[in-house]
Amino acid sequence: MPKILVSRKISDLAEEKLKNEFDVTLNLKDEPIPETELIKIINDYDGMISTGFDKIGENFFSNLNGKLKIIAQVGVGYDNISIKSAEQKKIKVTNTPNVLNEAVAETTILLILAASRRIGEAYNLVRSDNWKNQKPDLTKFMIGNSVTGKTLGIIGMGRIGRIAAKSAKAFGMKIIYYNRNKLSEELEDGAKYYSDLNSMLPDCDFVSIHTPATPDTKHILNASTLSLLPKHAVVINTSRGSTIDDDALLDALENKKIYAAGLDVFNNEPNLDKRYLKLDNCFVLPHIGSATHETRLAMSMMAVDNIHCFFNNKPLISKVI
Ligand code: 8YV
Repeated sequence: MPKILVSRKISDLAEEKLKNEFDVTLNLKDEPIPETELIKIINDYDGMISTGFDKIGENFFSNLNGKLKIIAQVGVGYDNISIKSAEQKKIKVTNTPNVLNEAVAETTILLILAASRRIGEAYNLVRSDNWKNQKPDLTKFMIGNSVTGKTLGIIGMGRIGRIAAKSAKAFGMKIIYYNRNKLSEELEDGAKYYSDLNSMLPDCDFVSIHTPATPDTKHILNASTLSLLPKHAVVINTSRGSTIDDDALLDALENKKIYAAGLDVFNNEPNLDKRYLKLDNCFVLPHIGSATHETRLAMSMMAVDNIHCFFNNKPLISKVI
């Protein structure tokens, strides 16, 4: 019976399904396995179910004894895994695309609304019981910017970007996008394409990042690109922290070079740059883009199904390599 390590707690049903077919080591306490510990234990396993929290880099792969055959990641992103090393060691890697598109799109809309309507400040005011001390000034009190009818610029019009665009249209938002390639008319669905990011940014009331973390997308929003946004612009990120240069975004927010930001992801999570916490115009979430019962179950099941397919010589459902 192949041995499978599950590095973090996944949905109960998925754990049960896995146990029916494999010799499974679960992480019931859900304590993160430190990198050195993971490297020590992984050689006992034929397969692993991983998450974005595991460091599966060159070190991990260089210590393998040949037993491990597949890593099934619970997550669409796999920037925590050295794909080059996996390829060299002929280890299959799978991820969980599509099942989280809607949940991440919901989070995108949530951030758009929260950042533009000052929800962080408003919520903190009520929770701290300070509302009663405020003057209900009709033109100043918690006044934000409308979302309806505004232009949303999407960086990376992939599966998640397109669903976020569709949801934003419910607010009458106009969609423009920057992508490596222009999409077919059907996939564009009325969105305007820009082949150059610098040309799109001045036209954005909101800009939302939906690219994977790659060397090409590292700091795609930096001092130079952020300076092209209008002063009322709002930056949204549900992809990966590495797409943003923190110093540049913090400078833009602190000095009101843009209006606000709504961020679900950060560099060096969960130890985000503390300067973000001091800003009224930055609405922050703890990387919960895909965090719904339904989505986490679907992601967990997909990882388990990939493991099942691999050990039963069936085609993988969602192969990275
Ligand atoms: C995961 C994510 O929760 O899918 C992704 O890429 O960022 C999240 O949905 C996280 O990576 C844990 O694996």
